[in-house]
Amino acid sequence: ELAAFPDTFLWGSASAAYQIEGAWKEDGKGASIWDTFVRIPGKTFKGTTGDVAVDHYHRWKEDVALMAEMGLKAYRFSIAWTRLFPEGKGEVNPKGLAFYDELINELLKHQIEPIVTIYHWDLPQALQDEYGGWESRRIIDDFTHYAETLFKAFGDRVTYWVTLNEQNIFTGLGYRQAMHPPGRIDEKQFYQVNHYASVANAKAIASFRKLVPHGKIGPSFAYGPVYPYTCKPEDILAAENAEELSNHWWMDVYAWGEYPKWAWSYLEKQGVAPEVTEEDLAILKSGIPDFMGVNYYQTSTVEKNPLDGVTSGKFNTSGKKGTSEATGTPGVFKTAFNPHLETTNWDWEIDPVGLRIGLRRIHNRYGLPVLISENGLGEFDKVDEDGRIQDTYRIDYLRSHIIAIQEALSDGVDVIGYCTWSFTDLLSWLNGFQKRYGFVYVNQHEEGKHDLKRLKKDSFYWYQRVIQTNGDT
Ligand code: BGP
Repeated sequence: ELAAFPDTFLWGSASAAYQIEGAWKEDGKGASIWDTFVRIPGKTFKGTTGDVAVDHYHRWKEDVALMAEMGLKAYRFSIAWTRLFPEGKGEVNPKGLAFYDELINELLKHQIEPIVTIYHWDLPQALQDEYGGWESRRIIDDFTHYAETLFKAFGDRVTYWVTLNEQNIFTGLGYRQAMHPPGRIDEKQFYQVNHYASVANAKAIASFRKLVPHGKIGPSFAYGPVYPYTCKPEDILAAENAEELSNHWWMDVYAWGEYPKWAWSYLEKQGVAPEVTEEDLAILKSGIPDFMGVNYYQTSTVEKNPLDGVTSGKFNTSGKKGTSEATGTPGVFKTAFNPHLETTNWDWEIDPVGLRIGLRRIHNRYGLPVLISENGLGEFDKVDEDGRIQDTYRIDYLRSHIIAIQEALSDGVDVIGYCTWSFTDLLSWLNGFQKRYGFVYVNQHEEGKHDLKRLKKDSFYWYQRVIQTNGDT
């Protein structure tokens, strides 16, 4: 007998401002580092930008009506920092505030719980230009001020908040692989940037306690639980080290305000550990979250990596199966392809059991409730002659992950909600519009010709029923 989903379970779906809104220069919005980055030739799939995206900025009412029709209990979306503060700080732009104010009220009107992500990667370009954005300690106060503005404006109506979306991903792709803005490869910088981001995260949480005492807040971490490739002790050790360097490095800091010991001493020896002050450590301890937000897509399998072994591999951004390559840290670990798992066309491993394992690991290590803030399947969807999108593969994917959550609940893990990625189709940062995730198909394509019509996929009706029945898949 599996445990039932609690009555309060947040059946949700998610999005991010840059990926849906468009209107990149409207109503006083300033440029973000993504607005700049997508204009550098060769940086995104076929040069796709979010200038228009799925035009949610103008069609938000229609989108919320679809959420209401589905019966969605929660909707996670992010706020564009540059709509509120075109230059990242200073005077708040009333039009930016008004847009989110109306959106939140419309959601509440339909009994949809808003889950607000404060930062989903679209840093104001002005802050990048002025002091290097996340590279400077100055970001901590600017981020906190921006977050406080949101707490004061919406804290009376919004209970659930996400601080930073996937700190490990935006810093990794931004400072280690040059695939996200600002496009650097600098290991030392990577760790320093992360430290400032962690302090900013904690400082915003500490301030939230005063401004929104009844609210719930936490980061969304991109958690890929690590498996050893074989039962060779060297591979087991590689997996433990990878778990510490790739996951605990962030989650320990969020949950305990402390860096993991082995990883710290290893990075110190490499000369890349961040500079950390006593005051920073106190701030980290003062901003412990209410829940761990987890974006789960896949696990990672690793083996021992020789000293002269692989560093950074290749990502598949084309949807041609088998075009990604292993990554690793020489002398520590490298990724291996798990022969027991199927993959998507973008080489992402499909592993619902891994979700159960990951949820248990978090529960056992941190004892925090978990909000699954993202999970979903990116695929090429096709509209058939009758205008139907038969995405049974997406239904199968989501079903198996929902069952894994139910198993984790039965194991004693406190999972408070599940947000699928994504509600409507949207822009995939590096993969253009062809990699689709939504319950709602949006007619748009790379060439810039788009009527942006919304069409409900089969998965829309399926999830509607899951919500109605509180978890019958
Ligand atoms: C997460 C991001 C999302 C989203 C998702 C799917 O890392 O938080 O913004 O994009 O991944 O990734 P992709 O679009 O690369 O397939």
